[in-house]
Amino acid sequence: MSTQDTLASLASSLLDGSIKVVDCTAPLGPDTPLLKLPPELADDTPKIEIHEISKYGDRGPFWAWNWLKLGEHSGTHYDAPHHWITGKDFPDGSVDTIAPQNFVAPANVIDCTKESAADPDFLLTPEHIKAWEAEHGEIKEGEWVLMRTDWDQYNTDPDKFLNADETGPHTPGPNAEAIIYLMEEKKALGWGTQCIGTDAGAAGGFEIPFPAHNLLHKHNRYGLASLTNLSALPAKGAILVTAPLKIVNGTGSPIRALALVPTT
Ligand code: 23J
Ligand code: MN
Repeated sequence: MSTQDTLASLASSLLDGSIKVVDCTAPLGPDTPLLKLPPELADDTPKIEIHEISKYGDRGPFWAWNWLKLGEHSGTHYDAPHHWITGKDFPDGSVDTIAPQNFVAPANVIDCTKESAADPDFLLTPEHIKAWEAEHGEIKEGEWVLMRTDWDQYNTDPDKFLNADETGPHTPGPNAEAIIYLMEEKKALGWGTQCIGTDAGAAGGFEIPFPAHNLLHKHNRYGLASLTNLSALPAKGAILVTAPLKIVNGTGSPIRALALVPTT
């Protein structure tokens, strides 16, 4: 099939619904859960604010519009290499300089729902990933790897979403070796999760602090956080559209994450 035929086939499949568009995005507003870091370590991202400029009234008769106060790393969002010190020198490492070809890519969805429900500190390892590949097929260069935990079910309850106690947050994520495997051996495009960040809740205390951030961005690769609806995606076969806003020198951006999913 020619590439023109491929696109024509995609067009008709989108129109007849045999490829559906799944929204993998959480609502973005004042109630969106945000990352909390220990105050001695860092400032936090501010609460999201949506302010009315005008609404069909005296200040503009025919239109409504708002202005936002919004951290780059809020809600369902994209982490660019410049987010981390290990990726700071890549000339194409901010959201406005990343090649757009990277914003549309196949997704591998690793189901970790049982493990994460049994242990909120669950860490995905290279052994888990290799067992998943043996069952579903290899992860290929340039593809996303997404950790499905169904953590989006807690999105409306920030306490449950962050799951913190006196020892800190407890949410699942990858161990350092898993990210090393995905970057060095698989040459993956990046790593995405349904939790507040690409790293596990406890990752600030790991041997390499925040290994997903450290290692993804060191390889000029990308992260996705607070993804939703991964339960509607196949293990393989979906195409993920994840375009960050073109914020000048931006280290990340909220996205509307969309998955193209075959229904037949
Ligand atoms: C800064 C420091 C630690 C983390 C994060 C940001 C994120 O999760 C993020 O949004 O990139 S863990
Ligand atoms: Mn982020």
